[in-house]
Amino acid sequence: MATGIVQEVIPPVLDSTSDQPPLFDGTTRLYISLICPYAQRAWIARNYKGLQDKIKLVPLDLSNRPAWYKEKVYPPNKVPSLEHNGKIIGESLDLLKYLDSSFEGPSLLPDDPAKREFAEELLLYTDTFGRGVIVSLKGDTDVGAPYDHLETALSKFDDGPFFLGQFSLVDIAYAPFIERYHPLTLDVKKYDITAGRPKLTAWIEVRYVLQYFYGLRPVDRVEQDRSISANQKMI
Ligand SMILES: N[C@@H](CCC(=O)N[C@@H](CS)C(=O)NCC(=O)O)C(=O)O
Repeated sequence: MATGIVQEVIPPVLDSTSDQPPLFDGTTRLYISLICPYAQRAWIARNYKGLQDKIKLVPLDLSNRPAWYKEKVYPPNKVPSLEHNGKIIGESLDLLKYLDSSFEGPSLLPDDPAKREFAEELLLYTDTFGRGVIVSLKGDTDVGAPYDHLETALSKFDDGPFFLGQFSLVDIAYAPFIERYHPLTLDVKKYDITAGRPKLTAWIEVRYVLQYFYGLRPVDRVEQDRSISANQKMI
């Protein structure tokens, strides 16, 4: 089946020796790291909304960061950040909402107020989820508990395989993390997060298909493996 996917050419990664791209010259720029899951949230949203031509990627080398990034662009010195309309916006979850409300393309939130309320709840849970996973990988707490929470969440709406039924920014918020935790948990704890969790299994499968369909696979295998081994160092 022809999918019509054109793989995006990723611009060169900028480091401490690189010149700063012009700031506030009217170009919209998304500052990322190729292996950062938070940056991937914004990157996936950009691609899903079809904004590849409108939002230029600026990949940074976080281990050898250009000084101008902190000094002139984004003082918190983290990625992602978005340069748009004369301002810089940071924090990946805020960026998901900003990209959705400020740009054209398919909506990342349903109209249904009950679904929107649940979206907020699940976005709030992302940090708790991440902490729960890391603590369980480091110690003896129940490895499955954070995934049980997701399995229950995925059962709430049955009009599609995603958290809110239809694909939304909630799926994007979790995707880059589950993509890493799934093989990492198997590796470190010999624990398969999909076993006995049919909804999570379906979510992971359909998400992979979607990633390829929309060209949403931002990291190649090598980068992903690098990132998994970086995560392992944290444990
Ligand atoms: N809460 C931030 C977290 C972003 C974040 O921690 N990004 C990492 C890379 S994955 C970073 O820029 N780290 C650089 C640093 O902390 O100095 C968000 O959601 O955007």
